[in-house]
Amino acid sequence: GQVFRLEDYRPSDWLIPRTSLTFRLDPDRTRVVAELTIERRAGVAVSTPLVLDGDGIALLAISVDGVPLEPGSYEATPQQLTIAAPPRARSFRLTIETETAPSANTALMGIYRSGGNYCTQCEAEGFRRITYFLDRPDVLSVYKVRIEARRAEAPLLLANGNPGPAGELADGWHFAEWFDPHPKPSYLFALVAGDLAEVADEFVTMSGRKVRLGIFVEHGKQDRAAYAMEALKRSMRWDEETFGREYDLDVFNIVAVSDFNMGAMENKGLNIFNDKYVLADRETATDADFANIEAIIAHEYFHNWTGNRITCRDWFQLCLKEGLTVFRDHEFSADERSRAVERIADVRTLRAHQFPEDQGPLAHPVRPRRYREINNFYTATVYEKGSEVVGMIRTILGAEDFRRGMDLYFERHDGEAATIEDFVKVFEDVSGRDLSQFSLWYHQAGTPNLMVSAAHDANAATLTLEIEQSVPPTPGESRKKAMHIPLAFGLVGADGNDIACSSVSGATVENGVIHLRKRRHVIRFEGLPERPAISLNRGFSAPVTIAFDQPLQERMLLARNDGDLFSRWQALTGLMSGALIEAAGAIRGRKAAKIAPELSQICLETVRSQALEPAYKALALTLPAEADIAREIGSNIDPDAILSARNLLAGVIATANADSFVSTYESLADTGGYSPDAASAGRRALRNVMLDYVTLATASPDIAARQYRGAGNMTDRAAALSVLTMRHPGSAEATEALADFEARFGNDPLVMDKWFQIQAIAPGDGAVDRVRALMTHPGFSLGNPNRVRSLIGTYTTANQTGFHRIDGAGYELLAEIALSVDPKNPQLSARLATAFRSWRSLEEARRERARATLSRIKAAPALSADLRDIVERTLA
Ligand code: HT7
Ligand code: ZN
Repeated sequence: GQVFRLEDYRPSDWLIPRTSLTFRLDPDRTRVVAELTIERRAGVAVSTPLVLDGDGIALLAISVDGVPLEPGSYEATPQQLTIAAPPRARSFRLTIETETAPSANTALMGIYRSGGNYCTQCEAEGFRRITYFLDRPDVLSVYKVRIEARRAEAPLLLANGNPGPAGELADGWHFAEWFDPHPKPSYLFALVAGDLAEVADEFVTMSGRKVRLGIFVEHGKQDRAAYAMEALKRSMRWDEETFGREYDLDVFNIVAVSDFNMGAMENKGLNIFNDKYVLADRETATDADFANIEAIIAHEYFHNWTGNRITCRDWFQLCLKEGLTVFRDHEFSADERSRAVERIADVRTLRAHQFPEDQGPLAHPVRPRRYREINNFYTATVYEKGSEVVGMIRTILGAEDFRRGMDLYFERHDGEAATIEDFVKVFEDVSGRDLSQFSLWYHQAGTPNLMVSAAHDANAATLTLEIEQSVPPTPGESRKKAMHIPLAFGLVGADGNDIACSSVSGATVENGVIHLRKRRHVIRFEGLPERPAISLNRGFSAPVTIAFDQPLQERMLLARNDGDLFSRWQALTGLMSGALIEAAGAIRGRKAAKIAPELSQICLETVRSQALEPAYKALALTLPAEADIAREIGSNIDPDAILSARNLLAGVIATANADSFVSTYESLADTGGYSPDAASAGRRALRNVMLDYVTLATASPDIAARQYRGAGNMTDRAAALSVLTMRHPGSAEATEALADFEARFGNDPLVMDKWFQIQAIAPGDGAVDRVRALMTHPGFSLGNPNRVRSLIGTYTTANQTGFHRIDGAGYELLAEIALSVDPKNPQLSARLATAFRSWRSLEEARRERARATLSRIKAAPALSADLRDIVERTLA
């Protein structure tokens, strides 16, 4: 396939200042008439041909300034429309009529059908499946849209912008027009038509303008959209208060659809959502679902300024909108909920998804320089690491200059298609700082590692820290430059309080942040007669790994006392990881594994603390996931040993603290009133962590079964079901609860996704056959991305022992599924195949089986470009 390179970027020869689209909707034969005002860019030769992008579309008619084109004067293939000698006038009107079949569109890009409704998805290159166009993000156009449809089939007709005239047509058809005054790239175009129920509300902006808000859902599901509406209004207010950003149309609509390749899409004034991220109530959604809805509603809304008003020059700049918007939604959640808890959750996500990407064959810079298939670059690196890079800019500049930089960004680039260089420049301009070395974070792939050693000299009262940075080689980048790493730190005294230290040499230290710029720094702190505990990377100020052989006593002090809650959590998690790695090694070597009793003691102190909030305690008491442990071990991974070690440690902590954990569990009992707010969710989270420990300590399913039967909300119900299937698989209690769940929710696909997910996670060799059997369940379908992700995605990413079965049966199952999904939905098959990305770190037998399966996929006939790209890069 073709390779696209950043250095090849050229502005387009032609512009399309105005676009008028008329849709006549039909499931099999939708007609699209596009009337485009085409303008030659100043300085472009008159003889320049006009080449428009297409993808699998059929041309019915074409005219220029109202005159049909002669057959030989243009060439239309499904992929391209070329007019070799366009009119010599600077500007002309090109009218194109095309036809497409929404009902045959299973790729969910362009115009397709979901639940009987018409909807569109145009990012990144879906608009070219609707009509021929300059389908690139730096071509901005003002759109007018007219939709015609059979009223009985589609009483609701929505598009971007503000509503215009609407009315009846002959033969039971009707129409509606929409006008969006804000110039936008084609990827932000959207249309929805169908029969949906509206939940309506209103928002008054900071300057007093009324905005009509609508959330459109399947009939009968209106009550489940109330939380999303509240989250939307809170997001709108937050963006005004935090960034001074006001909404800019008369209406803001959200539509929930059940067939969607990602979470949601920020189309101007008409966001389209995967219904999983809209619909929630206490009976059907967990606290995690509520939190995701809040975050994704906010994320898409925030794109209105970071993505839509200021868009990307080309797809290499994807992180310009995605990294920044993730940063904004993280900040929103931190402000609305608990900052420390959000930070820990965000870092866990980053480590679980972005670190393995950065450390494997799919590693790429936050701003990639080349791609074959852009759909494969909607990655954790672009999104999550992209957000971390924005966070580091704020750390370096301070909150005030950061806000001034954002203000300048909005002022300077509003209405433009911008680049990462434009973004970095505003922060240089407001602060007077040179961010050129810092910009390596955008350009250089790989997770930097810091090797740290510390020496204390009691006589001289000095502490010396030696820090050496290195960035591992990544595909196409063997030599790396030294990065600018802002490392927040603290020195913690024996009493648990921070020690102020004014005399530091060897690196710039500002406001508790060490600025590492060289490969090696020797940093000397003076005036420290006693050795303090060193708390490094507080708040996770930089997305790095740290190798620091810190004395156990120091780490325990930090796990008990660090004033920075992120670092306190990190210290405890680090102790747990250390114990798990040691235990996994012992288990593999058939030796007895020992666990230091202090670990259980610190867990107990954490649970009993009066000062810590329950949500934090829940995170602190959650053991590192099997995949986290595997990543820390790094090579020659045996997932079975890791699972045994994890069960061993959980059992030790559970048994040591059995009485306290039972009483904590009981003290947090559901008292009836339910609210999805963060504090209530935190109490449920802690109670459910306790449930798992208590179930281990009692070696009985009774308490979990009782919780399942008495659950008053989905969080408690799903948690109990999960504990039963994990800890007592095959027991009468687990079987009964699974059957009850199915009987209650069998008609609700989104809830059944949890049922599939919980069973997909249950570990061990039996998982392959269980997943195969579940695939034949009437509620499962390979055609729906949510179903596939809940069963297959969960199995391959969250069930280490099940997927990495030593005989390779798990790999073969994934290959089968990926190859059967691929002809219909290449984005989905490509994403499924990323589950192989860490195959080289497995022990030899599994590694060879994974290699064989990947090679088999690669050799399969007619692979999509998406799947081929992932498989070839993974094998390279
Ligand atoms: N900007 C949106 C990306 C997206 C997307 C990309 C490829 C294919 C389908 C897609 N659906 C949505 C989502 C976001 O980051 O807000
Ligand atoms: Zn986004």
